[in-house]
Amino acid sequence: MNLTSRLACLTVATAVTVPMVMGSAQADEWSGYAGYHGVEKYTADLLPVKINNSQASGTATVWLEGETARVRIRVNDILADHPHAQHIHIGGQGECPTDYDAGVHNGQRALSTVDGLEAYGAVETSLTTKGDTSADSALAVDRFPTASGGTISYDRTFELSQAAADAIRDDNAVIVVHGIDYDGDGAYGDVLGASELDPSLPMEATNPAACGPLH
Ligand SMILES: [Cu+2]
Repeated sequence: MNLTSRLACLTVATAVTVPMVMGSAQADEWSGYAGYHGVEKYTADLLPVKINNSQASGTATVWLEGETARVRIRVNDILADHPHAQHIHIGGQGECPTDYDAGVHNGQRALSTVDGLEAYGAVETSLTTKGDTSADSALAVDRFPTASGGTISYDRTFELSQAAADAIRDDNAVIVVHGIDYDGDGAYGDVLGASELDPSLPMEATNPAACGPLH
């Protein structure tokens, strides 16, 4: 390595890695994992999609080195004891949708997953608890967290696609946690009709509950 690239390397490590990693006890636990450039840390404040009558909120943290990611998600006040699909969406505007993006579903104003695509983009990574993490598993309901007591605690380390890793670094990745209880009956029902993603699922099961851009 010549001096120029060595300096470039040091600059990156100093400017990016040190402030982000050193401030985090969690990253310190993961320090054995750090390579020459260290581990980059990204976070998202997950805010409730209120037009879906959701109060779910929390945080997502992604530690990234190359394409290897540790993803940790904590969400509170989400429909308890039901599975919640959760994804990294990319290729949109890198933002969460607003109320203006909401549509009318079965006569009710709500934000479906499709309504938000322009803002957050398509599913690139499925944050499953085991097995495949590609978009193929976007609705693999038996491999998503079930929010015991209304809380999701998710922590998994796996390989991201190159596209997902690039989008995170380009500020164009959004964490979306799905599954709402629009009518407050404590279950996924057909108040909003069928999901446009999978007609065998009620729309309540797939609409966004909480959303946050990764920065
Ligand atoms: Cu999603």
